[in-house]
Amino acid sequence: MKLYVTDLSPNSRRVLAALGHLGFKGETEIQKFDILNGEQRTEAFRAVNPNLKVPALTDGDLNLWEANPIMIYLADKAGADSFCPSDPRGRIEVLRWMSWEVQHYNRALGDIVWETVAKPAFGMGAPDQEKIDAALENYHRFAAVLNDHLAGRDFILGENVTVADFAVGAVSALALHPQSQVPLDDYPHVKAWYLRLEGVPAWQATAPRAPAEAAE
Ligand SMILES: N[C@@H](CCC(=O)N[C@@H](CS)C(=O)NCC(=O)O)C(=O)O
Repeated sequence: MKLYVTDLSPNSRRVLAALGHLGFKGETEIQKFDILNGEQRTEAFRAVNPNLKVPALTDGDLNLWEANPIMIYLADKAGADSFCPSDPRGRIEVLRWMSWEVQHYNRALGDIVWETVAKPAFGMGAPDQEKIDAALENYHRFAAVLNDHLAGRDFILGENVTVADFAVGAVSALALHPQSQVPLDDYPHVKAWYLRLEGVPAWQATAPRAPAEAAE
């Protein structure tokens, strides 16, 4: 297999972490692009992912893009049922949380941490308070849902860490950053779960080395 990633990306982190968690790291070629310099904008990579975005995975004649489906593919290939349940109830729970994080939770969180952590780290100007306030309104709405769900659970599906945790937790490193202005203390179950996730070895192994490296 060959996996295309960038250092600057929670989307790449979740897939790299899944690769490590499932034991595929040794047999997978990793190609890192410097996306800020547009290294991914080649015809060769367009044949892999016409969106010219990472992460993307090739496995034989399969070209797969979008971080969450890549994680599911890897888990199914490994037969890792506890990491990505194959029974209808477990599978639909995974898909539900993955849809929710893309559309709601991580979108709001991403907007906040982009303004407060990533933009300053990249030298891209001062945080825009209007954008932060708008994102915070959404963040509170959806963080409350996650917080209630996590009460009494170690991970999103219960006892075991799953692809749903890697998906919903993708932005954890930035949200935990002291500069992030993400009001995590209002949502103690979310904060405790983020810290629990940071203790999962394969997740820990992919922690960004600097705040800028966690930015999308
Ligand atoms: N929905 C995609 C998002 C992928 C994405 O936005 N990747 C960013 C890095 S985090 C990228 O490749 N940006 C380069 C570009 O847009 O040219 C996924 O889940 O994989």
